[in-house]
Amino acid sequence: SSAKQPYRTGYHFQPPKNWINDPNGVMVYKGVFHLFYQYNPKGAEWGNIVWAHSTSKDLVNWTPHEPDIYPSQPSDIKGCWSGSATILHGGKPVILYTGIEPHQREVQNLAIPKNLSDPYLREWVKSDNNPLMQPTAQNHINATRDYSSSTKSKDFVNWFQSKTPLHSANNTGIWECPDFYPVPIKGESGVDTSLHGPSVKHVLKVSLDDTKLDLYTIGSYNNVKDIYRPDDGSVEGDLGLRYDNGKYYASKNFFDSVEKRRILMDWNNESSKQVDDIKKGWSGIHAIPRKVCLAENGKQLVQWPIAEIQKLRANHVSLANKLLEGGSVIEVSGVTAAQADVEVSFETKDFDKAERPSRSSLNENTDKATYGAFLDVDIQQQKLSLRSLIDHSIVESFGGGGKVCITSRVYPTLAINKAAHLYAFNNGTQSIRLKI
Ligand code: DQQ
Repeated sequence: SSAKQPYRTGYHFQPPKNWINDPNGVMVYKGVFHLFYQYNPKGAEWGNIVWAHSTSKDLVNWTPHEPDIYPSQPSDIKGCWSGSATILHGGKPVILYTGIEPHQREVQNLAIPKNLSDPYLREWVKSDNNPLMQPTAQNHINATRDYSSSTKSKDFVNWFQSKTPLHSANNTGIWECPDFYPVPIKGESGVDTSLHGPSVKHVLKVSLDDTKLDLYTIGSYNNVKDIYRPDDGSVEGDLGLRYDNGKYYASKNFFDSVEKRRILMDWNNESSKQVDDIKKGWSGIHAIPRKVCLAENGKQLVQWPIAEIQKLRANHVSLANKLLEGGSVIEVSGVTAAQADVEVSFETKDFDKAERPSRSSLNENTDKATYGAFLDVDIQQQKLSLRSLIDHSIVESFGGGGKVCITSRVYPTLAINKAAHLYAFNNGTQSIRLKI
């Protein structure tokens, strides 16, 4: 990233310019990963939404293609909003997406690949039957979007509405971008999205438009009766579990049938003002894809950056076993701190005198919210571990091996590129030992 663009990321997903938001239709087809995403071809603010398209062999390096699904018929002329891709039995991918009609009604449309032998799926054909689904109540016409599909319809064209919702909660506003998927009770692998039965639990995730939070419950799904029952907790208010305690929204996941893992992608909005986004010519990035699985206690998910990201590591520096005395600061030199993958674990007997850092930017226009999370560790038995992916304007942190995640956008005004330094510091009075 150049001196003029200090906030462009080095290894995160972002197009050369303009606005992006939700990841859509993520899938692997013939060994190629596909990422579609909400994109404004005309500017750095939300609007004129199309499905742009990129492909990758490793989920890190992406090749852009022409936008694939853009307004072209009455059922989507005001925008092609979020939806999802499903691989049907037999391996054929289909896309369901939200179309905005001339009077802003939200309807659901189907698109299928023109040429199944093209692993890059560069051309999509919209169904003659569009729209396949429409709002069923007048007060839902602007709130019937982001269909998430698995293989429940027999032909994917004819759908009927279930009598009861899969899950509901009062006073939570619109639920955007729902996701519903199985996670094995044992182990870290993922399973096909249509799998159900005693070996899996099901996860229902919703993106709360009001608070911009991605919340999930874990529960049991009865495929015959089509009933989902959350184990405990609910998506109401603050009680739901969060994928991430920082900025992380409109996520979408898919089953990687090649590596047998479930992968989670999202959209990280800017924390800057819109005028600043327009000045820099772009807005929005996507976090590093995460592998998701059920924690050993079955009560929450665990997320970890995909293994492929480790191939980007270059200069390895280590402070193994250093004692960080109270009040001391150690510089970690030999790395470009503007882009780093930091793994650290701390050994201490108690955290009674711990302090919360708060500094971030001298720019008064940016949202400098401090994020925090609770992590359940027995510090007498275990070390406190943290991994952070730093990339110019984003820091993604994973505590306790991925039990808590905090993603934050940062806009340093001084610590830019080479001027960014990495330190281990201890503002407390007690010593801490650095492990790794
Ligand atoms: N963004 C899309 C909608 C979705 C929202 C429009 C979530 O489909 O509800 O760009 O960020």
